[in-house]
Amino acid sequence: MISFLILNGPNLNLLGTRQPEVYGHTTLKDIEAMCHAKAKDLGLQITFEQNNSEGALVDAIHAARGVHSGIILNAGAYTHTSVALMDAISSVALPVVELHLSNIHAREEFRHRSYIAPVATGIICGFGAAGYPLAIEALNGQLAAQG
Ligand code: CA2
Repeated sequence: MISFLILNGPNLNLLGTRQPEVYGHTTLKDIEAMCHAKAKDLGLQITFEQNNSEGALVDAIHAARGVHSGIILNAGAYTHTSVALMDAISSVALPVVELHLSNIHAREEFRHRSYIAPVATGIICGFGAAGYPLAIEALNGQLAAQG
């Protein structure tokens, strides 16, 4: 069965509690439920995780190898800083969707740079929480098309 790791980076555990004008009112628990519902619809499995530490995110990407068919990654602020995450993605040879709630290109200039983008299969940003089920659908469609 197809299985995706949905991996969330630093501070995303605070979703729905602060800065709703930027990130909305939906909590990470709500998003996890949305992802499980979409996975059930499509007949696939997901593992949903959040971690504030860069090293733990690297470990989670390594551990996905041989277990999951792809990764949906909201690396949070590490998107804009982490060569380690970029290298981890390159090393596992799994398709990765880079995901952001906000449109990072419409925000501060430091958010325009992504270390994930060059090693990502595709990018979804700016659709808020709805981006998560969209990413599941997109990655599933891509894998199905590849056979
Ligand atoms: O838009 C996104 O999904 C981001 O990955 C969110 C990151 C930000 O650093 C990226 O540039 C874009 C920040 C996540 C922090 O989430 C918070 C949630 C509630 C309150 C404070 C922060």
